[in-house]
Amino acid sequence: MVISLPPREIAPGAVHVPGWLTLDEQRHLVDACRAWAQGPVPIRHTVLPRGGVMSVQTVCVGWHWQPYRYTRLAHDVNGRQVADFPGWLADLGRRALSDAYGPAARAESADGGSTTSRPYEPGAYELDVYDPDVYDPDTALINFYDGEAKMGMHQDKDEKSDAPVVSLSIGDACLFRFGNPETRGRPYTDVRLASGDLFVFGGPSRFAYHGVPKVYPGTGDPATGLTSGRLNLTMRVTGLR
Ligand code: MD3
Ligand code: FE
Repeated sequence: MVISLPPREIAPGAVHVPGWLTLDEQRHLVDACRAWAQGPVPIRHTVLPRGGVMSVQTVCVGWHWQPYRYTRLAHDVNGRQVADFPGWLADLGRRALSDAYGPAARAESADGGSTTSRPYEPGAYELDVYDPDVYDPDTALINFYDGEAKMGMHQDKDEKSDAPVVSLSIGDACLFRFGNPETRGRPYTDVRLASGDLFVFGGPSRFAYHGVPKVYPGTGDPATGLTSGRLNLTMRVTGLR
């Protein structure tokens, strides 16, 4: 039996929806990520400007990210243009926003959305930022974590848009640390992210520090198609054209 937990607002605009993806959807995403990992720009350990190498492996779709900008061509890998951002993924992103912020999410929260659990406060933010129908992600970053990989606390601020980021997790669970927009340190909230979980980061949470201190090997369900490790796919609006 599948027990579905309601969406939980970790901080204003940061909503965790456990078990959002079905097993079928997870399998489909794993297949798509496997194909993107092959090319046109293969998955790689990103090299940082000061020579460090990320333990996570990353492949991009739509726009290519290299620290700290987006380009159409992957100058730091093989110079090729990354795969197009597919329409079905943008549709999934809109459904994610609608389920995390929409009326159903508010109705399901403990207080019916009447007090604190109201990320989608009409008029509270720039009009289109929370509107699922208008949300039009143009980039996905796909991160693969083996059992030892981690990601230090950072902000995502290379996008020229404050539209929300949609995050999908598949495979091994991890410890996700969600901080604040001011500092790399406390206060932060630790959340376990498991296979199928959705997390949306918008509004005041869009530029908060966050990281992945630890993956829990062996916690994933091989039925997703991923026998080991963790996949995270984030959708973004670059604001570029
Ligand atoms: C909060 N990825 O790709 S997903 C990243 O699990 C990244 O691979 C982590 O941080 C991962 O940049 C964390 C959750 C996440 C992603 C993007 C965010 C949280 C975010 C952007 C802004 C605020
Ligand atoms: Fe990030």
